[in-house]
Amino acid sequence: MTEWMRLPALATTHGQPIDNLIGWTHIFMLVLFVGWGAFLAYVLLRFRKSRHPVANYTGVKSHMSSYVEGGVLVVELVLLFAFSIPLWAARVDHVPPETEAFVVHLTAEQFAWNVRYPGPDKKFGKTDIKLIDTQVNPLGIDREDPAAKDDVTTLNQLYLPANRPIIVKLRSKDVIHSFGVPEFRVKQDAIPGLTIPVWFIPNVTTEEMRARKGNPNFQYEIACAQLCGLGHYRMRGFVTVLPPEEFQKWMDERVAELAAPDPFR
Ligand SMILES: [Cu+2]
Repeated sequence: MTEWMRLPALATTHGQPIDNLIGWTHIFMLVLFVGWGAFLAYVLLRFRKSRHPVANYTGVKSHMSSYVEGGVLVVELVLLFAFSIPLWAARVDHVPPETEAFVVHLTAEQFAWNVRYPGPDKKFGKTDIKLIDTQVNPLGIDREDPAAKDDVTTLNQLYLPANRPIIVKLRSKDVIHSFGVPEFRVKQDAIPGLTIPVWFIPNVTTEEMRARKGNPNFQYEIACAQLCGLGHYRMRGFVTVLPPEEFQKWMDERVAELAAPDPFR
């Protein structure tokens, strides 16, 4: 379904059933559109004024139209209860355990994406609202906390290892934003006061996607999918999917940078 509908290229394992559902919904709606359109044309001709100068007060006697409507209803219920709801439940109810996944915090704000990794200790350290500094510490990380010392942060750049479950814990500092990555078939609102897990397994690295598209500049883009203020249009982030070894190398470099003494501090 992905190709003939010209959907964005697919880069996660869960995307195919979603694309199939979108495809089937479109096919069914096309059948309905043609069916109802043909019925309207037939009725316009069949009951034209020249053939029926006087209204018929009895109306239709056959039950044909009721059966057709019943059939449409049944197909719609099947689409909803047999396909859409189970597919949605599989996405939101069966989040893999955090011990088996790669967990990253993604905090939206007007108008940026703050990414935070737990570092080698795999623990997210304390944060304190009093420590928030929009220039140097936008998340208010308490670096005195041993668990927070190795927490790596980036701005608008989400690096992920390929082929393993990723849990993105979505938050917002101010208004409702939305984390949307079309190639991942993922879109979830970030709501102030809530931490919402979004999970997926990216299975095409950025390099592979560049080769596939023949575009050496291709980037997976995080588009804020909720109108969140005047700077909404520039609230862009990028996802770089790396092979696991390369991701580890990237992470080691960030951790080393963090441990090095900062001459400006
Ligand atoms: Cu936004």
